[in-house]
Amino acid sequence: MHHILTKRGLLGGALALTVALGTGAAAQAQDQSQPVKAGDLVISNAWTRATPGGAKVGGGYLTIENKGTTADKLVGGTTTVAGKLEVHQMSMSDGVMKMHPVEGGVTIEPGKTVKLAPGGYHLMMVDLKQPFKQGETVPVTLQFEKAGKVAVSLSVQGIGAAAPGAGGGAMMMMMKKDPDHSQHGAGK
Ligand SMILES: [Cu+2]
Repeated sequence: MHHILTKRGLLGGALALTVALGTGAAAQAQDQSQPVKAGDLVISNAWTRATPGGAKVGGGYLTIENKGTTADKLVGGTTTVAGKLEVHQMSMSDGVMKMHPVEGGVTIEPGKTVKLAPGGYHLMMVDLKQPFKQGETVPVTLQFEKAGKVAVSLSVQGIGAAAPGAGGGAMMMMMKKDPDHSQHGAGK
């Protein structure tokens, strides 16, 4: 059972890749989730990627608009689907892309929009309790300094969805080079 599901997930990923190349990655991830309003903040375009069976981490991406007159900060969050949720950023260090928790949170200035997207700021769900499956949603609760706790649903996109740069691209390359190994490793 599990093996069949895993293979379907990989096939779905290949399909998503085709779509992303054909129409542009950004369009792929849009209009999948309802915007969530919390005080002065509007959170939209919340999504994540399907994960292979053995994956321990998953990234989360969303757009935060601040319609108010004072800054707010995304300082962290929680989720029931993973051991913990962290706010990460990517940075280049000696030519290598690395990610690490954001010190002090991500500031959303009044009147501005901040995007958490592959290659930049993102949510990192660590110690996943089960794989994310395309078409499902992943519930997360974001913690803002002023707006407080905000519940958001991440819509699960294909395994290779929208990755300009960053992790998903590397993952797709690995899968292409050695698909049998990926499938084998993904099963349990
Ligand atoms: Cu990360």
